[in-house]
Amino acid sequence: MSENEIPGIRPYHAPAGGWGALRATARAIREQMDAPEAAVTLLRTNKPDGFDCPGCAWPDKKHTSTFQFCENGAKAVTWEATSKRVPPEFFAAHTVTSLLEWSDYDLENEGRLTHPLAYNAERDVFEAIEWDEAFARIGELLRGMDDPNGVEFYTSGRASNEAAFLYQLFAREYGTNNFPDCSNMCHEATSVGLPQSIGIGKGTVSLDDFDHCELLIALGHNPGTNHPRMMGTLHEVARRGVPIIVFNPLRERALERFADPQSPVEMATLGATEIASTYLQPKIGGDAAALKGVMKALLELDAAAGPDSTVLDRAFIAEHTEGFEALAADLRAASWQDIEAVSGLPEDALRQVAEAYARSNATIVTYGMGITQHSTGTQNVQQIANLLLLRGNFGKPGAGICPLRGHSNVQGDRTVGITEKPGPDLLRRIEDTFGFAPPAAHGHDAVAAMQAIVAGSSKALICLGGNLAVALPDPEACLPAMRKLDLAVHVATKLNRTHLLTGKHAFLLPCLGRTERDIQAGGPQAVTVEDSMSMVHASRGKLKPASGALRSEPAIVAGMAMATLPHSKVPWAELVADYDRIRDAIEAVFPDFVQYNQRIRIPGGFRLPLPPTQRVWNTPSGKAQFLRFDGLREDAATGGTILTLTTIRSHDQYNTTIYGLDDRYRGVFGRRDVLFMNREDLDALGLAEGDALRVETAFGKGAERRMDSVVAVAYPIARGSVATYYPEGNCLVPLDHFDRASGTPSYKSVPVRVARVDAAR
Ligand SMILES: Nc1nc2c(c(=O)[nH]1)N[C@H]1C(S)=C(S)[C@@H](COP(=O)(O)OP(=O)(O)OC[C@H]3O[C@@H](n4cnc5c(=O)[nH]c(N)nc54)[C@H](O)[C@@H]3O)O[C@H]1N2
Ligand SMILES: Nc1nc2c(c(=O)[nH]1)N[C@H]1C(S)=C(S)[C@@H](COP(=O)(O)OP(=O)(O)OC[C@H]3O[C@@H](n4cnc5c(=O)[nH]c(N)nc54)[C@H](O)[C@@H]3O)O[C@H]1N2
Ligand SMILES: [Mo]
Repeated sequence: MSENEIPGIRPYHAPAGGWGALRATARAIREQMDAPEAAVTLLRTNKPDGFDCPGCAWPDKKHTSTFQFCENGAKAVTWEATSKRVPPEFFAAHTVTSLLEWSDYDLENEGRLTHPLAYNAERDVFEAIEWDEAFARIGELLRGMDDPNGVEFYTSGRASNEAAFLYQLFAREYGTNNFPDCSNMCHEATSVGLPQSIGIGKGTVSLDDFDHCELLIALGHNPGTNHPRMMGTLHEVARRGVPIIVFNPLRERALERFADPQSPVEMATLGATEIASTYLQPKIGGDAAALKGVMKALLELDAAAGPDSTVLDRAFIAEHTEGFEALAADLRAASWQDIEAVSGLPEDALRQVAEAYARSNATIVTYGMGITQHSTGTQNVQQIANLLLLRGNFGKPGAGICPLRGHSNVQGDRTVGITEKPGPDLLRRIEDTFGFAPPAAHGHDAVAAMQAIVAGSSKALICLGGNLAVALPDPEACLPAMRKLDLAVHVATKLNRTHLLTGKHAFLLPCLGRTERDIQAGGPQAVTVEDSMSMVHASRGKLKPASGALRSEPAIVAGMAMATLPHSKVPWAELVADYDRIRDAIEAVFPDFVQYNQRIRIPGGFRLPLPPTQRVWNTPSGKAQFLRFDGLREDAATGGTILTLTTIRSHDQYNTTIYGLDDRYRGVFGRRDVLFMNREDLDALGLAEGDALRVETAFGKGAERRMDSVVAVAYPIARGSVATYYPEGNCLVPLDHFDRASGTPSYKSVPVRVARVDAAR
């Protein structure tokens, strides 16, 4: 059977980027916006006086660059700045029950929310409500809860530093540290793993380092889709002749070949640049084993090079690290047979990576969800740190670790206090600044919050953005549990499924987006965000708000807080009138923000301190730590007819927001019900491309979680590995399948069985 016979499946042979990306941008604009407005909006993206692109957290050079074309940034901006609206009349005409039948795409595509809404359970509809009344009712309900720890305060990483800071203050004064956060589903393995290794849970590189690196290793991320502005950087690195080694179970086109829409020559000649110099396809979940192999080979190179070897940076290891001997002993003891079996990569290939690494004087490792979303996520991250430490790749130009953060301000939200485990410093400084004693007991992260909702011990959920119930694993458990809540409050720009999971009382509070003007009593306001490289800068919306009734996120948080806490010690109204005052308060609580207001007025903003870049390690012993990976045995649950499933993003989605049904670079058009499989696995299981398959989670008795119909698509993916799209694939992920160290759901390694439902297509 030829591949062309499966509807919507057409192999994509061109490079990523290029004219296809320009065409897709034009389409996104046409579908969402009135054209003249769109042009003005896009030109304001990531300019010093404009707004921060909500598309990704990749930095801009000095944040002063001229407009950089980026297809998926344009989709994110136009999706928010759409001319479509969902007014109260829409809700009057549709019951919540009927809206739950709609697809995720259709719900959001109705447009921007325009008016605060309250759920009327008798009529099963959302009805318009005035802001003051909404706040008063929310305040009354929150005051009536018997335990503040039965309330969950979720944050999605779009929220600005100012909104997030007020939000954590509100929750803490109310009395809880329940801060489930999208970071818990994303880079928590980084936030937990790196502090143990290098003393801070953030990346250490800056954009300039990419001009000086001699080797780049990219693990488990798909920048052509998810960090499109990074493609410009990778393109430059590749054109400098720097080797780029990719570890990804799937062949991703943008990591192979990319035509830079910013390059007139490539656009005119239909040329492209090879990105990866070496493309390795480990098994899903095989990265820590692969890194162990690379480090083992590196030790062998070092031994072979004799006493004056410079393969390991011995001086750095002696002065700055602990745990080397134990790591080395563990690496020597590891067998190549195990490394090959678990990583799915041949010894030879890993030795070659070690040789390239030994030759490079400055190496950067970049990584994304392919590393963190595993039950070994924290250990995976720590193996990357080990590798870099072995050659002193911290605190020198062109070197370091680069986690690719997700939401545009997910890193900032954590920096300004969204954490369920506050340290003593944070608690003391909040008390010193505001005069109330915040609770010290640890609260819930995202999985724990949902577990508490499922168990019925948490009775209220406040969401500052996001689509929590759809983003989390196990919709079968989560969706019905949400309907048992006494109270759900959602601060949002657009309608999604989580909003419709109403319990007794539910409120939908529409907020301004990044692109829109924010005017408070003190005049027009800017907010601030922190990118993946710890650069903090201002973002100013320029568009007329989608509706006159919208409020800013800081104003909504303050409104809820004032109504809930009549004796609050926090001067909410004063803070919201002028966000400079919020920033002064942030500075008082977090000294790293010294001269916050002055420094964000400099175009490009400022960088938060990153001690490892000075070779300072804020670990208990003051040294960086080599931490061993003990998972070198094949998962008992895999092998034979059991495959490992990973859930990934298509090119046409932003997390749970589905912009369209194409995944151009993977050759999928007009559908999302696909299972990418290795051709040899198809043959071995007696399946054919185009077969309708049933996928079942292979934990325990099996058959409890399944996807009923996906189409088999042959794809260059590692053997034993299969992939489907997120969020649809979440029905296969058990809620308690997560990394015990960080709480990150293991969205990217789920043992599954597949079987043909029927041969018809
Ligand atoms: N346009 C767009 N931009 C986005 C987002 C979006 O949805 N759309 N989401 C934002 C958010 S919140 C985030 S966190 C980031 C996500 O950005 P990414 O980290 O790029 O996200 P994913 O698509 O989940 O998966 C990344 C890659 O991991 C690979 N992979 C899967 N399993 C493994 C494995 O076991 N090992 C290795 N080495 N690789 C593996 C997949 O093949 C895929 O190429 O992007 C952000 N930016
Ligand atoms: N299976 C599987 N599951 C995953 C993942 C995976 O790779 N595989 N990835 C995980 C990751 S990395 C993440 S980060 C989570 C994402 O989890 P979330 O952050 O909870 O989800 P989003 O889809 O980004 O949220 C979209 C909604 O945010 C709202 N929104 C958009 N802009 C704004 C704004 O400016 N303000 C406010 N208040 N609301 C706004 C809109 O209502 C929109 O519907 O999903 C996780 N789930
Ligand atoms: Mo994320």
